[in-house]
Amino acid sequence: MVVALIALASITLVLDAAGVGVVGTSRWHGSSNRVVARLDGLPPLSPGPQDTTHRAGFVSILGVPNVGKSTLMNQLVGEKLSITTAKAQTTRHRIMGILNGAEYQIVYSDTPGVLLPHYKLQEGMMRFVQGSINDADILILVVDVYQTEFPDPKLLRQLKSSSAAMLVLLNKVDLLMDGSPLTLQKRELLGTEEELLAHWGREFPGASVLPISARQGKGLDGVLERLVALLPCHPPFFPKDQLTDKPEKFFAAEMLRESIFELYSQEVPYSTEVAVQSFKEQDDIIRIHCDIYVAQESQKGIIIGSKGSAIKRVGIRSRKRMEEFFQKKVHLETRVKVRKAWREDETSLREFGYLS
Ligand SMILES: Nc1nc2c(ncn2[C@@H]2O[C@H](COP(=O)(O)OP(=O)(O)O)[C@@H](O)[C@H]2O)c(=O)[nH]1
Ligand SMILES: [Mg+2]
Repeated sequence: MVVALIALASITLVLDAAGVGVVGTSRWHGSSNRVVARLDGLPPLSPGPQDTTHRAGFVSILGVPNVGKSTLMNQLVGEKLSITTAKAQTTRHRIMGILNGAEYQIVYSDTPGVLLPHYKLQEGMMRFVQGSINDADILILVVDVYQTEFPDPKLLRQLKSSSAAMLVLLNKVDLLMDGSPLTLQKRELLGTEEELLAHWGREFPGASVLPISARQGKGLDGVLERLVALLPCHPPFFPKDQLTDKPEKFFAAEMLRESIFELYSQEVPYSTEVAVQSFKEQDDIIRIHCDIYVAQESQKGIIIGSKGSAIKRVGIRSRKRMEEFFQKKVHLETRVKVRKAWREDETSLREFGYLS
């Protein structure tokens, strides 16, 4: 398992032996490049006396775009590590979220939504999905109440033949309940919760199928209980105070991307990438410089807006997010650059971490 992790770590490996740094609190310090995961293949740090009974494993969260995978991981970990928006394909990377209990460690992987790739960026995203399937002790397939089939027959066969334990989580069941914003007619069209659970049970006979509402946090205690019961006995893979495998600057870029997904429409969010050029933490402030790349000249004007009004809104919204996340004042500077057709360009994709 650890070997596989090394392979996916195309990010700079600056290891912090102490493993300090907990995302979402003010305990972050040090270099923005520090990867807070222990990816060096060494045995886990300080095995405790309970290690013969300690459970630990890798749980990969998969599913088509927009079913609520990132919302689910954030809820399960208890921190907003993955950005979530109403638009499909928000998540482009594999993002680990680590949940530590006294007797267990669950290493979740949130993944990009499964699709048939149309351009090289999406091929890179699907490699992240494949990597998380290969590494998993437990697979969580998230489906939502709108979904009735799985789009990728090859992946479906792979999931069905995997030796990993599997949970199918039927998400967004809040939409089927009385008082949900959907019309009664639409709710009847989707089918009842029981019908949908039975459908997915027939599709994946070996799996546990559970109803949840990731947004409302409903059904998640049962999921956690099931996961802990399925985890193999193993010492922790990561230090017990560690929350993710990604460095601070990854989250800064993601928060900017989240604002762009929220504030722009059509192709613009999908054609945009964010790269953090510098991330300097001082005593009382973090200074962050980001480049926003777009794929065509015309998109640059859209991102900036009339007299810079649109980019200003993006900056304010993102800075607020970052201040909340890092629990510190943030000074954010952005520049918009054109990188023609970057989604098809291997050099750019390598630079942005989608290809190794
Ligand atoms: N009604 C409802 N919406 C949800 C639920 N979980 C997620 N969503 C929404 O579904 C959209 C996609 O969520 P996201 O987590 O980004 O999906 P992903 O693409 O699978 O990672 C967002 O607008 C979420 O707020 C849920 O349990 N109920
Ligand atoms: Mg997502």
